[in-house]
Amino acid sequence: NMAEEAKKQAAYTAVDNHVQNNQVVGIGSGSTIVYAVDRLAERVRQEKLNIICVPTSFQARQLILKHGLMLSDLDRHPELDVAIDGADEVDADLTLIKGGGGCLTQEKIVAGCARHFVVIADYRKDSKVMGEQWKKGVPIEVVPMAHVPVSRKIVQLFGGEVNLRMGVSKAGPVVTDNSNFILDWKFERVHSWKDVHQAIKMIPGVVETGLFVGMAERAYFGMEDGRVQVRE
Ligand code: DER
Repeated sequence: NMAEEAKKQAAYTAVDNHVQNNQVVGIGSGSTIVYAVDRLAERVRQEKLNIICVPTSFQARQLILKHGLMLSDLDRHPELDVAIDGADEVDADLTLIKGGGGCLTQEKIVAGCARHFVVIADYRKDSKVMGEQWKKGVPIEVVPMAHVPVSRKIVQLFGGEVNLRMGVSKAGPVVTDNSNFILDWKFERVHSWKDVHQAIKMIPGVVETGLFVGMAERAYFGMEDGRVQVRE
C-alpha cells in the first residue's frame, strides 16, 4: 500500500546516500528500518561491501542476523559512522518523537554514538508541530518500581495524561529490552521540547524519553506520490 511504498522509498534513498564501504552502521527499530536492512543487505552482496551493524533492539539484532550481516556492539564499536532509524513524528526543527515500538533507549544511545544520524519515515510522520499526526504521546522508559510517582510528576509539571503501556499479546505492562516499563505521555499543547526532555529526564526513575532533540541531521520522507522529500 501507499505508506509501505513510501517507507521503502525513504529507506532505500537513505541507505544509498549514507552507506559506503568499511563503515559501522547503527540499525534502528520498527517497520521502516526493515526496508533499510533489505537494501543494505542487497548492496553488501552486490557491491561486496564490508559493513558492520550495531543493533538498537532485539528486533534490530534479529534483522541483522536474518540477513547475514556482520553483527557487532558498542563494546567493540563505540563510534559509528552513521545510524539510520525511523520516527513516530518529526517536527519543523527535526525534533523527533520515537519509542512507538518501545525501543527508544537503545535507539538514542546508538544515535548518540554515530557521527551522522538520519531518519527514515513515510509522509504520515512529516509534521510542522509535534502532535499534529502522532496521537499516542511521548514514550518514556521508566524503572518499573517508579512508574506511578513518575507518571504523577509528569502530569504535575506539564499536564496532559500519562498511561502505562500495556502488552497486547502479553498480559500486563510492556517490558522493554532493558527490562523496564514504558509510559506514554499525551501532551495537551506544544512545549519547548528540549526543556520538557531535560525536566522529565531528571525525575528519579526515568531512564530515557522518546524526545530526540537536536540529534537528527536529516530526515527522508517517502511521499504519497513515490517521491522522497529530504529535510535537514
Ligand atoms: O519505536 C521507535 O522508535 C521506532 O523507530 C519508531 O519511531 C518508528 O517505527 P516505524 O518505522 O514502524 O513507524
